[in-house]
Amino acid sequence: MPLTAMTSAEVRERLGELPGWELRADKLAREFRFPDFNAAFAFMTRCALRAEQLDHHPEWCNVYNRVKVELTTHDAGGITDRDFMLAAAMQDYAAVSAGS
Ligand code: H2B
Repeated sequence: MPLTAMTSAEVRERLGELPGWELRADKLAREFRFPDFNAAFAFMTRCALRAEQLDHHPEWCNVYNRVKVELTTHDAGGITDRDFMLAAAMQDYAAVSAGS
């Protein structure tokens, strides 16, 4: 089934599921903070393994204890359910790694 990008109205409605995330420049965006680099990188490792399983990969940037994430579906030219799935996984992994 072809991937179809969600409208910004649909994205805004579903953002209620994801505390801390926002719609920024047509991407799901969030910054996570951790106690230190070790916790941040543990989070990124968990996310990377899940991203590979989902065949859906984040755009992200790490500086010491901060991880900035942007999610979009390149194949659809916008945000899809896959971005929400990966964002939800990231929420869970941040909790495990004591992120906020
Ligand atoms: N990740 C993201 N974020 N968007 C995509 O469209 C995408 C991806 N496509 N990971 C996948 C890989 C695609 O290139 C492979 C061939 O399935």
